[in-house]
Amino acid sequence: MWLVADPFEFRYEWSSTMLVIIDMQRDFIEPGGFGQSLGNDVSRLSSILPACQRVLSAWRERGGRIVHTREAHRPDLSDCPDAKRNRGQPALRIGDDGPMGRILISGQPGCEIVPALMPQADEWVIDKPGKGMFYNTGLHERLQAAGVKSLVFMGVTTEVCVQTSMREANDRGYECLLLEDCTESYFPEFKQATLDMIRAQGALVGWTCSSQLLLQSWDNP
Ligand code: C5J
Repeated sequence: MWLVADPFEFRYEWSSTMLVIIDMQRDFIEPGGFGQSLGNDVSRLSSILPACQRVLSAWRERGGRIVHTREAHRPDLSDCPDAKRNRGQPALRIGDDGPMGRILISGQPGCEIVPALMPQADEWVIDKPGKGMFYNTGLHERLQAAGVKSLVFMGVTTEVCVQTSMREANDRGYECLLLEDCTESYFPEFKQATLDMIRAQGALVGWTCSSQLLLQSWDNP
């Protein structure tokens, strides 16, 4: 299959492609979570939910494979370095009690994926202690065993966990496509810069396109 993308046509085989949804967690997207504790306007992030839902349900209907990631730490914080926990001056630090339970701790309500994109039983859910989805997760081995070669990305935030995961994936040999209207940042200029960086110099990190172009591509030979 192929689709019109930036900086040029993106080719992929449906059978070796997986949809990756990065960190669409309540802690980043809903008021009262980690994102807001850092002083961000979280409504920017929730604005992509309808487009993400459209792609997710179309992907499911077509029988595609899906992996959801969560930025999540163990309750004893043994996988959260002090350098990460103590950085900056957030109102709430990772592991602190917030309105949705302990911030970014596995099993806490705020750490869950938002209801609109709730994973189904046959979909993978990867808890990652870092920004990138390959650090300390075993995901590369699982993708290799499943014969995956191409990854279609959605999620938040564009310049942090999405970009880091795409760069890690690119280094491991995956073809990566980011859906422009299914990713968002607390900072619009960072989103734009990330899209530009990804597709610069002949798709240095990967490709970008709108979700509409992806869905239309399913009619291409
Ligand atoms: C951040 C993320 N921004 N999922 N995490 O800290 O991008």
